[in-house]
Amino acid sequence: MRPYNGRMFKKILVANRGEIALRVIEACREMGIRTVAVFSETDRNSLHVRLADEAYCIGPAPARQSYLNIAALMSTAEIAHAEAIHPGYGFLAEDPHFVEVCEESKVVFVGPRHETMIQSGKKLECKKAVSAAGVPIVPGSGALKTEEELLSEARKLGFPLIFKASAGGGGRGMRVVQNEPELLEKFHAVKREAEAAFGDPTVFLEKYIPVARHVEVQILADMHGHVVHWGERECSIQRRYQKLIEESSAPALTKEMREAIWAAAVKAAEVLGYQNAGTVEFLVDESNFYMIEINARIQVEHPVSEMRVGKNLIQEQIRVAAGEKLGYAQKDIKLKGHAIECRLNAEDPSKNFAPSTGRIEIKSLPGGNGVRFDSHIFSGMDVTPFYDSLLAKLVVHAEDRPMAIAKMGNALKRFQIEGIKTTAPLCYEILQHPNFISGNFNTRFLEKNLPGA
Ligand code: MV4
Repeated sequence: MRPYNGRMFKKILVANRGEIALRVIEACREMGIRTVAVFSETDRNSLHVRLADEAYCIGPAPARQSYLNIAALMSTAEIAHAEAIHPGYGFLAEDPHFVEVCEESKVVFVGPRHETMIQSGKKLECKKAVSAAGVPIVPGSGALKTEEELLSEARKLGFPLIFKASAGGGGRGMRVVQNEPELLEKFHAVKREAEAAFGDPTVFLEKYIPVARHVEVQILADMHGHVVHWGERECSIQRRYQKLIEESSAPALTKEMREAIWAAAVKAAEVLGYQNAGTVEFLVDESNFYMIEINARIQVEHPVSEMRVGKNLIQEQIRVAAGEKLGYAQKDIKLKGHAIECRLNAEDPSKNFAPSTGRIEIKSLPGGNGVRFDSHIFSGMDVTPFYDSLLAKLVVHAEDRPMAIAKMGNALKRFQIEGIKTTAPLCYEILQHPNFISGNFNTRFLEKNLPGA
């Protein structure tokens, strides 16, 4: 990244679409930074195109030819004189090659350095580095080369075990193994899959933790060695690795465990030389926590952390990418109240959550004190099958968890749209469930409590 020259960017290109593109555009506008939108042919009438200062069509609807088209993005940045690119999440947000192209073109990538991204993309390397610094990780093997090595590692660790692709992430490239007879077959299956999906056949074993919660910590680091955390998020309510509801703080953590997780996340960021915003993911069981991976991007669920901290994380990303110092210490960050986010996806629960497409007609939208609705939808908008199904993030902030749950219930009732099916009714159902209300849940919540969903 370029060193601080004492001047903020004048213009940023937003290499994304949907709610996150809007969010970045608005964050820039508040800072007096002009914005350049890019769009695919099918997104011509999108809100992000209308709200940016300039907009350029970069290709046809399929993402490969538009939002993932590095040559089109770089030439647009050049033509428009954008000094920086914000990638949002998804698309090119964690592509080390794209980051390297930006670095070489002297366009600031708003995110970590490409070396960090290479490292965070290799789980084994990450585990090794953070473990050496004292961060707890799940006991496991190194890269498995031979069948003899596989067998001796498996016997040493003890069943049940889980195979993971080092280059995998977000639930892809994993296989649980219950016993020795399954070992070889699954080893070769995961290796093949990893090679095909990620171009890297490196596979390792971990002790399988059958019942765990998914807790992650938001971190933010500047280019001058300062790292802070913005508290944790509980993200266990998910369906097939797709998160549905996230909240901060995480219920049912002791003060000691919470603080230890925060410290571990900051330590992980420090040893990796991490810059910009990132998320350190943990598995948490009854008495222990283990770091599993680090996400080198802004995440969908960042607003629940923002609401508690009272700062704009996108603006913080931009400031530190320009080389500014954080300008505050951990003790200056006060985590206030409780925040919950529901992801409102265009999916049809009666069709096994298949993407739902059609023309939206808005009947009523949520609002009011402590209610935030991050969305790119408008009446008459067509939902196409080309991109991910996220329509809106409904986020509430209240004094405590019971008040936040009540507020979210009200807000969900006011989300009334026609033309497509959404996950809003499922979110409402989850919020009413005694095991959600008690905070007594883990990543198995949906399969255990709402097996139809
Ligand atoms: C695990 C695990 C149990 N034991 N690792 C899934 C996504 C990927 N980031 C890591 N994942 C898991 N790794 C060990 N050693 C269980 C999961 C897991 C999970 C993790 C986070 C959120 C939801 C999950 C759902 C099922 C399994």
